[in-house]
Amino acid sequence: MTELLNNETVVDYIAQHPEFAEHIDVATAKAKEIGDGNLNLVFLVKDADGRGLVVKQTLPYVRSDHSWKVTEDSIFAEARGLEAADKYTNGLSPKFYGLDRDRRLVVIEDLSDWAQWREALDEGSVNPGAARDVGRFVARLAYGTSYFSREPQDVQKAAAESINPELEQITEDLIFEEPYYEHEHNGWEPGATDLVLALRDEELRTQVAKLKYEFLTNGEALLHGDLHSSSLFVRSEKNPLADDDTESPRIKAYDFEFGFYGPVAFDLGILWGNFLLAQARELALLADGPETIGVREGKDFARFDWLISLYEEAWDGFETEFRRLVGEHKADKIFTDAFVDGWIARTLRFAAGYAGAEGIRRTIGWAHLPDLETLDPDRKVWASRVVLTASRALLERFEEVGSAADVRRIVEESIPTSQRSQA
Ligand code: SR1
Ligand code: MG
Repeated sequence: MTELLNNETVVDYIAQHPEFAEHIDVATAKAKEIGDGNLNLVFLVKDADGRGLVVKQTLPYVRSDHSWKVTEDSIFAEARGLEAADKYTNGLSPKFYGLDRDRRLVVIEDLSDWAQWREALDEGSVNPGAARDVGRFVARLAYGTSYFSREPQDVQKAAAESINPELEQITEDLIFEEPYYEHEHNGWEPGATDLVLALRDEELRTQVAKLKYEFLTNGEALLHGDLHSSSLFVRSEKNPLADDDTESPRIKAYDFEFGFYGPVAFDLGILWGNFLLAQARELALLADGPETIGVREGKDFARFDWLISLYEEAWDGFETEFRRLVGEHKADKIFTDAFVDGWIARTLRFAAGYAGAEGIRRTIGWAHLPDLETLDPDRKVWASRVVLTASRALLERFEEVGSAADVRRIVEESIPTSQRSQA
């Protein structure tokens, strides 16, 4: 087992590594462990002038359950993801300063003046344009690492080097299995038990099986692998991808340790599933009781209307950017326009399914999130019911989805009132 760093030893470690020490003044540097994820220690190291860097070291166990042992090799997936994102996504990830294979750590740019998107959303932020950039991020990573831009042997070699079976297994279990069976990891609000038990149904399990099989077998591009809103930073700044000079929210994707060659739809679907959590939280906060979920009279639904528009914004960012890249260059001339159209349509359908799977596992599985957990007990039940109802509908209907507007419609139709979004 690799020796774990602490707030004191991490500064000594940096001092002994000139390639990292060049980014800060180690003589005045102080470190703080700021990790809130399950699988890593994250140290923010800052000097007296405010210059900083981040050291991320893999834990050999799950932070909240030390009896759950996890491979320390996920740091290699982290490094691969950071390198690929740096190469292909045009500044939509932190700068990567290096990997120490023996100490199982990476050193990256300090982004402490950015906000974690989930924290910002849970505090009520509105960030128009951020979802579009996440869609662009997915498009660029997908294009840059796949057969659409690279030679087959090149892709196959990269895919072989990117296997990440232990972390894939966590996703297989937590997303595609445990929520649909009795399992000690599961937990939910008693007020949602009827919806949870109804998920243990052979037809619904068959829908989940289709998504899991795609996840297991379709190694088409390097994925982020865990693209939820806690894996994204957001800040307002000039966007080098935009046509004009105005400032707009920008994103940076981080936490690449779940990366592997898989279906591009998975990254988009995880993102969408987390939009659903933010929407359910907002609905619960706006309501006075379960019967007024979604009732607009006397309430300001402007922020909800923005949140519900994010499926389309993210998809538009993805599709527009992907079509632009493929339009500039395709590695294989037999990838006709009609083939590209079909690939995009298929990606959309599976993304809708993955959104449902993510919504369900975040509500009743092992890895709950602050979006619902920080609500008062009543509102947590209302929000859980919204997420479970909408997620179930997405699982049942993902194969009929033909546009991101369909995803939005399926979610809106699941809100238990006739008073829905008018955006
Ligand atoms: C044991 S890891 C649990 C969850 O946290 C990560 O962020 C992934 O979403 C994973 O499923
Ligand atoms: Mg993470």
